[in-house]
Amino acid sequence: MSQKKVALITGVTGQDGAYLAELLLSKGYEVHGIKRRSSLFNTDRVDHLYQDPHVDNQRFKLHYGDLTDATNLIRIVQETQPDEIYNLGAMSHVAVSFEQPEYAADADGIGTLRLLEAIRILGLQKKTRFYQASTSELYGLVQEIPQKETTPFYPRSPYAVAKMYAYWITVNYREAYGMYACNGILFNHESPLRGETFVTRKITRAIARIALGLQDCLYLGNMSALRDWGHAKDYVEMQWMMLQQDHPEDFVIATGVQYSVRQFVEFAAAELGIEVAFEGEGANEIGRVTKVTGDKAKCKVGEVIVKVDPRYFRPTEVETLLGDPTKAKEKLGWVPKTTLKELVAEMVQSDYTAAKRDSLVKLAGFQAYDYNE
Ligand code: NDP
Ligand code: GDR
Repeated sequence: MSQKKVALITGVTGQDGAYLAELLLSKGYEVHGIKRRSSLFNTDRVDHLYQDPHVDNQRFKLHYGDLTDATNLIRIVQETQPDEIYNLGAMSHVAVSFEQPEYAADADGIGTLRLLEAIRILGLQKKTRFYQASTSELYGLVQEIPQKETTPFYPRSPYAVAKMYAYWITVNYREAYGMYACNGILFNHESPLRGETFVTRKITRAIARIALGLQDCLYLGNMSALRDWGHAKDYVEMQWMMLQQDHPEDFVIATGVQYSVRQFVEFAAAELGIEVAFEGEGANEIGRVTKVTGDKAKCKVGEVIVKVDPRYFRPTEVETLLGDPTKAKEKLGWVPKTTLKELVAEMVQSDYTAAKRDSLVKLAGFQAYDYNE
C-alpha cells in the first residue's frame, strides 16, 4: 500500500470488529475503533491488538463513543478522517430487541443515519467509504428460497426493522449524495469469539461444560430453526472486499448450506464423543445421550442433556434462512473457506479448553463462573 489507509470501526469490541481490526492491521491500515464506556473492561476480544498510546506509530486506537450520540460520532470522524468506515456496532441480539425495541431502533437504525450524516456534514462524502452491517434477518418471513440481493424483505423483530431502516438509509445516501456506501447482507456467522448468548456459542459452551460435569443441562428455544452458518473470520474479509470495488454495491454473503439448531447440537456433542438423540415435540422435546465414546465426556448414556425452555421462544420467529451468494462469488471472488463441521470443531475445542480451566478453578476450591442464559 503506497499511503497508509485509515479505517474507523464501530463495534470494534464485538466478534466481527475484532476479526476485522486484525485483518486491517495485517494489511497495514491505521485502525480506529469505537468502544462503549462500561463499568467493566469490555475489550477482551481486542486486547491482543492493544498498542500502548504512549509510544509512537500507534496503528490501533480506541475511542470512547456510542451510536446513540451524534456529537461523539461527528468528533471522532472529524479527528480520524477515515478512508473507510465499517458500521458494525449494534444491539445485535434479535431476542433482546423485543425487550429493548426503542434502543434497538436508536442504535441500529438512527445510529447508522448519524454516521452517514457525520460523513456528509464534514464534507467527506467523496473520501470516506461506508460499510453497513446489514443482515439476513431482513428476509425474516422468507418470500423466496434461497434469498439473494433482490429477494423482498419481511423483517420479524424490532432488530430487523431497525436494520431495515439502516439498509435503506445507506442506499439513499449512496443515491442522493454519490457516497460510496454499501450493505453487506450477511447471514449468520460464528466463531470462538461469538457472544455466549447466541445459539451456536451457547451450545458449544454448554456441551463442553456438560462433558466435564460443570453443567447438567442445556436449555434451548426453537430447535427446528434453520440457519446458514459461516465463519466470522471469512466474512470480515468480504466486508473489506466490498469497499475495494470500483462501484458501491450490496452483496449477500452466505455459505448456501443450511442446518437446524438441533443438528448443530448433534455436531457439537459428537465433537466430544457424545451421541444425542431427540425425542418429544415442541416444548416437550428433549435430547438424551445414546452413546459416549473416548475419554472427553463424563456424562452417561440415558442422561437428558438438552431440554426446551419456552422462555427462549420469540414472539415472531425467523424459521428458515438460506443464502444465495452467487453475486459475491462472481464479483468478489467469494468462496467460503470453512465448513460447518470445521466451525463447530473450532468452537467446541475452544470452549472445552475454557471449561477445563473452570474445572481446575473449581477443583482448587474457587467458585467457577456459572452464568447460563
Ligand atoms: P456483536 O454483538 O458481537 O458486537 C456488537 C458490537 O456493537 C459490540 O462491540 C458492542 O459493544 C457494540 N455496540 C452495541 N451497542 C452499541 C452502541 N449503542 N454504540 C456503539 N457500539 C455499540 O455483533 P457481531 O460482531 O456478531 O456483529 C457485527 C454487526 O453485524 C452487528 O451490527 C450485527 O447486527 C451485524 N450482523 C451480524 C451477523 C452475525 O451473524 N454475527 C449477521 C448479520 C449482521 P459492547 O462490546 O460494548 O457490547
Ligand atoms: P439470530 O441468532 O437470531 O439468527 O441472529 P441466534 O443465534 O440468537 O438464533 C438463531 C436461531 O436459534 C434459535 N434458538 C435460540 N437462540 C438463542 N439465542 N438462544 C436459544 O436458547 C435458542 N434456542 C433456539 C433462535 O430462535 C433462532 O431461530 C443472529 C445475530 O447475530 C444477528 O445480529 C444477525 O443479524 C443474524 O444472526 C443474521
